Amino acid sequence: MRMIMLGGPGSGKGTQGEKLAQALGVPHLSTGEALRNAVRDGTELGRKAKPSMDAGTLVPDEILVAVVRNWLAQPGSAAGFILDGYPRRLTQAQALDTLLRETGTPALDFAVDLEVAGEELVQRLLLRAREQGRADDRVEVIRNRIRVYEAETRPLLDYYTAQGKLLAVPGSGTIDEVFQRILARLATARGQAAT
Ligand code: B4P
Repeated sequence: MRMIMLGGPGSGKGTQGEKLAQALGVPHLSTGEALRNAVRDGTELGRKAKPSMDAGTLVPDEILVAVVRNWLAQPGSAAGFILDGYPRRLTQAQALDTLLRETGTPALDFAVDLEVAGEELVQRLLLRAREQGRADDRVEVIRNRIRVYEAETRPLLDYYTAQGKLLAVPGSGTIDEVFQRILARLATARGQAAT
């Protein structure tokens, strides 16, 4: 199973991506977490990514493509994977398709889109700011991340719809309710793909 998680900032990509990876027994890459770790460790990658992350804009594509390429080169992801937070713009989606083709990896099976209204996203991230103190969970940065999502990431929904891979799932409700919805949607889609 090769899947990506789409959705606005705070829609639950990381939360649900991790649960899905456990349920399906495949590894999970959060590009946001990989970048935050690089910033924390003061690596060259982290130094390059930090200004964009602090501003709530997208980190340059070439940095992300390298992160994903290195991660996919590890043997654990051969049988399947969940990418959360990548791709985030059309050029990244095209780069991923090319990377999979070039490495002889089967194409993506599904793109899960978690649908959550903008105001709920802001409230969730402000709550996380109080609980975890993440540097990019400040109200003006959050609003910028939502604008960037609308302008750059939302067009990916058409890209994956055209490929028949998009699974749109309402992302409001408890974490477990959303998880059960994803599993049900996935079971239906896999059933349809098998017939
Ligand atoms: P990410 O780490 O992907 O940050 P995010 O969009 O906020 O999603 P996250 O996974 O953290 O939140 P989640 O929805 O699970 O990216 C951070 C930054 O890295 C980006 O702004 C960008 O600068 C850079 N970046 C990353 N990938 C990139 C790429 N491909 N290209 C360029 N730049 C890139 O959850 C959020 C909160 O909601 C949590 O506190 C969670 O507990 C809560 N929550 C989840 N589900 C809930 C529910 N059902 N109800 C209530 N709360 C819920």
